[in-house]
Amino acid sequence: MPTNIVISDDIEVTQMEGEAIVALESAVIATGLPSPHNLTAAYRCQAAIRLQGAKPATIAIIGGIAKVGCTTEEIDELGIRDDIVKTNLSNLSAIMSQGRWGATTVSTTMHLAALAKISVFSTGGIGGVHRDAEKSFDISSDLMALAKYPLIVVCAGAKSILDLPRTVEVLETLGIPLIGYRTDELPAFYSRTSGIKLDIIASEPSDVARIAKEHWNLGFKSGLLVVVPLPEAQEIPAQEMEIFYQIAMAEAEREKIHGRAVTPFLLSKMEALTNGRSVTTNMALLENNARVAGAIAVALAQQLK
Ligand code: PSU
Ligand code: MN
Repeated sequence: MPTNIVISDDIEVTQMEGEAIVALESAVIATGLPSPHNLTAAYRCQAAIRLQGAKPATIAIIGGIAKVGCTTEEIDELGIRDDIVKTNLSNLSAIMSQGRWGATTVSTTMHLAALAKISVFSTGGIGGVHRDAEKSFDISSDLMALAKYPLIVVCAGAKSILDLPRTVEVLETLGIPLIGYRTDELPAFYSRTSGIKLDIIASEPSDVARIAKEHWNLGFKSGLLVVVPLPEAQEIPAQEMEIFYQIAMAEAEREKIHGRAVTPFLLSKMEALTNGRSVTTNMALLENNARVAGAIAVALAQQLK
């Protein structure tokens, strides 16, 4: 392992023993949720994973060092520092070489988790094809990462700030299995439904683990995407969100927001427009995904023994 990538002792030992680990990203802590909800969510996700019998490994760039398995002190700092850079595949090397702090998105978390040989990763929603992609060419590096790294990524689908049908098409082009966890419909993050039907459905964590094992046995080096609808009680119906998306996206255009700044901008607008309800919902689905990812990691570890 290169010296600027550090795996915590705890995660290294768990790895050697073949026990379950779930990677967690840090972009959601530093750029996805407002303080102090970001830290509440971060620790709730860790607790949910532990409750399933797996170990959480939060990943971030700590002063130029890529850390797999951040300490609570490091996580606390990720929650409050204002000099943390959102880090995807295109600026990871720059941020590290400059000795800065980086919040890892799905793409960079996958890269680092794969180096640490972790097989399961839990997040909120993945990035995808933006609605105006034919003009902006804005397609998240998360999709490229899913094609490159052998991890099961658990999420609540993707937000309708994205073009969901196009996102699904790109996933298919890249050969990434898209698995509905106890659903036959792609969830749309804040909402349980999107109208997009899925044809791979898993009813148990062990079903997901079996598909992943088969995928990797076939020699594929790519990831699998597991989509989990958020708990019904927390759902915000898609029609209700649509008007807010329109407002947020128009504002992003007016303010000429580009590149890595787009998603955090839209997220904070959604928070303001929904009076914070989007944040409560986001926290609930993060915890729910972590719980499911923990169970999948345990099932996978069992099947690999
Ligand atoms: N979706 C969310 N919250 C987030 C993100 C996505 O609901 O915080 C973050 C994730 O880290 C994801 C990244 O990988 O945004 C995608 O950013 P972009 O669209 O710039 O690729
Ligand atoms: Mn983008």
